[in-house]
Amino acid sequence: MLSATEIESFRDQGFLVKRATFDADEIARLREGFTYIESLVEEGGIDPQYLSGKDREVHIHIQPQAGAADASVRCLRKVQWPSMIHPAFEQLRTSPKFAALLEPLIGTTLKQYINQINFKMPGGQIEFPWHQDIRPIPAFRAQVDNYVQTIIVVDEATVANGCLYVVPESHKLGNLKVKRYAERQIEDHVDVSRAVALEAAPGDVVMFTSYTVHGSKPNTTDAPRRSYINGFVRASSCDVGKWAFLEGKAVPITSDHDYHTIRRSGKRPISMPPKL
Ligand SMILES: O=C(O)CCC(=O)C(=O)O
Repeated sequence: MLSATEIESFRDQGFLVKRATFDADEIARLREGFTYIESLVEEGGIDPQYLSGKDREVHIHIQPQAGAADASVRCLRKVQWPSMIHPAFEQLRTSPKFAALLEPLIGTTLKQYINQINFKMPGGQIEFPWHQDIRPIPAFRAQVDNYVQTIIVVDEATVANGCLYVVPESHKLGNLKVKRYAERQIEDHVDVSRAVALEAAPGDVVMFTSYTVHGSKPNTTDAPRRSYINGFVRASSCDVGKWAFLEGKAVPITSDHDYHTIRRSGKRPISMPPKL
């Protein structure tokens, strides 16, 4: 799926937007998954262990709304391992399109370190200060060449709704060893005025290395901006993570935990998180 020029551009610039990778039906299916999780949170009753993420893969992050007068107003920010909650996420995570997209960059036998959905809901004031996605060392080896972060655009991403910005060629600076999301640390090393806005349409896939400096601003529109992140690594370069593809064949997600009990039909003790 990637041309020689695109591969060269990814290696040289540290990022690439692969347009129209997933079609309208696939994005509609993903939106069903988002809607399901949004309704879970809105209706409450989620077992608190999934809100803390302690000892669990699934972590539903709900945070107070920045700047809101009412401290009980909460925003859904992100969910880790949504593939364990709704099959739409699993379907796209293991899509042959991902296997084809990644093969020329990191091969056909891949693990996965990140499976996450991000929500930038209207009024949520959610932003991501400049950062790199450095993966743990020494578990990850030569990660700039062996790890690819991918973001499937679910809602059109624009400057107004807080699309991703990346700093071209910043991956060449290596691991900047600054604390993730710490304000004004990356700026000491990188000329962030060179950043480019990656406006993108639903179905596009934004790809970048774990060293590529990136960040985003709040959504200032009245519509959501949602995205689906999967981080893949060449299996031989990494000692952690879950399997994604074995010689190009999808490996279904596995866990020691049963996440069916997170669902509203589950008879779990009810602890209501504040309404959104
Ligand atoms: O999608 C975005 O706005 C940024 C996401 C990001 O950088 C992150 O989740 O660390």
